[in-house]
Amino acid sequence: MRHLLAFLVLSLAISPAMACETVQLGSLEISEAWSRASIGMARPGAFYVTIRNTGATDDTLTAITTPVSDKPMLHETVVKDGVASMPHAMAIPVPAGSTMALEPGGYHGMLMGLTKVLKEGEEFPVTLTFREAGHVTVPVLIRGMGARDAGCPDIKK
Ligand SMILES: [Cu+2]
Repeated sequence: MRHLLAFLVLSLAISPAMACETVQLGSLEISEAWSRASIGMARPGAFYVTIRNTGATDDTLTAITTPVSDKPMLHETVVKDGVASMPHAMAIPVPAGSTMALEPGGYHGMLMGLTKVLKEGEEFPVTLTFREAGHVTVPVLIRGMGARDAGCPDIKK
């Protein structure tokens, strides 16, 4: 039991470099998966990621799942008459030859019902499901509460 606990703790503390690595799924390149530290578990967490479609076929992100959230959702940020709202996005398009970024102020993942406190510097896995490419699990880096991007050192914005 003690060994199992040690393993679980270790697996939550993967090095930050891993979250900045690009994960390949068919012709999709998934990178810069990040989230923000949470104060408790009462408010939802956020999930951001960059998806590059290098192929010739349009794809669509249809769902995300993660053990840190009971109800992860895809949201869109819409500003109408100066008021921002976040309607549920059933699907996020990733057209052939383009890059789709889930980022603050745009499309994003909303992690409703957090099952643990998100602590800066730790990681958690998120599984992304695409209509064409299937699904893939990526490590998500938890950044500070005021972070605006993944903070990956080798990626120029
Ligand atoms: Cu949202």
